[in-house]
Amino acid sequence: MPRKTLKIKSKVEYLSILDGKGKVDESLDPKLDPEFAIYIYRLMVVARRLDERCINMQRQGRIGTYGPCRGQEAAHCASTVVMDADDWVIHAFREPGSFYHRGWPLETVLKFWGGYEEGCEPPEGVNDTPIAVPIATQTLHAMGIAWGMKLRGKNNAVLCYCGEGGTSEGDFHEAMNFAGVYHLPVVFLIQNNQWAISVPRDKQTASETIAQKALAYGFDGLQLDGNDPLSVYVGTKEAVDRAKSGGGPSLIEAVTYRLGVHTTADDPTKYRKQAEVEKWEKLDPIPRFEKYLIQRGMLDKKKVEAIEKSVLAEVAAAVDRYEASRIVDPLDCFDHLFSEMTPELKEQRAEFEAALKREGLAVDVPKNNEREKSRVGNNGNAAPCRRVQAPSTAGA
Ligand SMILES: Cc1ncc(C[n+]2csc(CCOP(=O)(O)OP(=O)(O)O)c2C)c(N)n1
Ligand SMILES: [Mg+2]
Repeated sequence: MPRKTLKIKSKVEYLSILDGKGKVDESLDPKLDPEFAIYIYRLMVVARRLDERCINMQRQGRIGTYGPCRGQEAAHCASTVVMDADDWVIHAFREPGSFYHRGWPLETVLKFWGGYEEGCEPPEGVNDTPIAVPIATQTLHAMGIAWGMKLRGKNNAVLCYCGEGGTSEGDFHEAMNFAGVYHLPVVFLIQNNQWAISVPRDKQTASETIAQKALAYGFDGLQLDGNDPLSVYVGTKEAVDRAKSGGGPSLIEAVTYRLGVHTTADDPTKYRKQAEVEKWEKLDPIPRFEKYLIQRGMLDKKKVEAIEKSVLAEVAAAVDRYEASRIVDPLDCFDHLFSEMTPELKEQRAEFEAALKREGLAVDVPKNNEREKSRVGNNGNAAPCRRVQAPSTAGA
């Protein structure tokens, strides 16, 4: 009868370990094994350098529209490393470091942004879904895969990336609802980068946090500093371990910032202030983690230079392999819509073919070229996969 505040079992927490000024909360520091800590650092550098290269390539017309992750490297690199090879990672579209870590050849990522369907093909044995541009649709796939795992009695988990804008989509709520009701082993990691194209976070939802949305679905939410790899690692690891031991789903809000353009088709100066960007530049996850690793004696200037050199070489080699497989027949665009071409399409194809010949633009795609080879045998021309499993960690 009385009027009172209800006690709700689920909770929302906040986590920050390495703050923006480089101060560490020693009681929360996972004390990562140095090799593993440097691995995460290098992964973030891979994401950053690939990102920069992709923007340049888009400007040169060598790939299509590209969605950069600059500023968000910690949120995806320090979380994907928690997953085992037989877990599943469900991607959105700003996680190049995760693709790399899970064993996708970098040129496959380039192929996606270059408009090739092969860019959606995971390497053999990699339990990932490709880039998902339709916002939040992947949350349902994540929930469904987790449901399948549970029905099969597997002790695995699913990690699903999504943007904060995606949490306004019906798909996200349906996925959260099913995950809660069926107590599924799935962790939704929301990269709250403050913007959904030109829509700011405060116009996206009246919720004080994204993390608290978990409460409505009967599980816990965690808001963490998404620019701190230590917080991201610890928060994700706890949630994934809990999911694997029957503790059900979690929602993580990684608070971060998109330092760059939404995509190369965007001009953020039209809707946000430079001062805001500068404020977040100071919280950039890469220099922050670099400083921490140097202070702890795990990294020095020479090692940083060596990492930079090897990453740039790896990205350059991937670009070369991508370019070698780039020969494409413009007529291909007619091939992938229907299993059988409609009469109208056949007519258009013939018309386009004649126009290409007339303009001297017809492409003679050599048989057995790199692109053809890459269609067969799952990226058969690709670099060998990297380790997909995180090395063991001390104290975490
Ligand atoms: C279903 C759907 N609606 C609209 C779009 C167009 N669109 C592309 S990105 C984007 C904003 C997404 O914002 P957020 O979820 O915060 O992710 P972010 O781009 O910030 O990583 C929109 C609306 C889309 N791709 N899919
Ligand atoms: Mg966003």
